[in-house]
Amino acid sequence: MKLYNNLQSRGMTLFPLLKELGIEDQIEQIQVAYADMHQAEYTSINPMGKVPCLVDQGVVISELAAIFTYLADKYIEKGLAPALGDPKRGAYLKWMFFCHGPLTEYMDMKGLHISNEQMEGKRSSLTFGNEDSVFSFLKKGMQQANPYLLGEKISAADLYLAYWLVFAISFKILPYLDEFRPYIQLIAQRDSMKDVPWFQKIND
Ligand SMILES: N[C@@H](CCC(=O)N[C@@H](CS)C(=O)NCC(=O)O)C(=O)O
Repeated sequence: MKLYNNLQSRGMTLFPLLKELGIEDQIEQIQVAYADMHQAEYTSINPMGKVPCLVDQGVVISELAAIFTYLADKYIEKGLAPALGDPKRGAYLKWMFFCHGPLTEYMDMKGLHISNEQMEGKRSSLTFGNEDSVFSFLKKGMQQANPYLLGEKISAADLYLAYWLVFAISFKILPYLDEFRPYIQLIAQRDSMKDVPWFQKIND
C-alpha cells in the first residue's frame, strides 16, 4: 500500500491508527508538497489534489474517513472495527461520518470566522445544524462513552474523534469543555497517541 500524505496535513490523523494496527511498515509513505498537489502527477491519482490518499493494489482510496474505515476493516482481526451485522457497527459508522461530515464542516466554518448568526440563518441546510447541536451530540457521546464510544473496546472511531477534537482544541477552533476531558485524557494515554503534539499543546 502507498499513502500519499503531507506531514502538515490531516493525513497525520491516520498515524495512531497505523500504529494500533501495527502496519506502519507495510505502507510506503509518499510525501506530497502542497505546491505539487494540483500538478498532473498527483491529480492523476487524486483529482481533488488533496491528501491523504491511500492506494491499495491499484485502487485509490481518498477521504480520511474512508481510509480509516477501509484499514480498520482490512485488518479486522485487530479489533478496531465492529463486524458487519453487529449493531455497534452502526454507532461506529455514525461517529466516523460525524467526524468527517458535520464536525469537520463546523470546524471549517469556525476557522473561517463565520458568525453563529450567519450559521443560524442556514441551520436547516448546514450538515451540522448549529453550534448547540454539534456540542450536544459530542457531550452526549462522551457522557455515554464507557469508557470508549462503543463500550469497553476502543475502535478506529475513537482514534479519529479524539485526534480531530484535540487538533481543533489546540488551534482554539473548539473549546476544551469539561465534558470532553475524561475521554480525551483516556485516549491520550494510548501509546499510539504519544507522538501526537496536540495532546500536549492543550494542556500547556
Ligand atoms: N475531504 C478530504 C479533505 C482533505 C484535505 O483538505 N486535505 C488538505 C490538507 S489537510 C489538502 O490536501 N490540501 C491541499 C490543497 O487543497 O491544495 C479528506 O477528509 O480527506
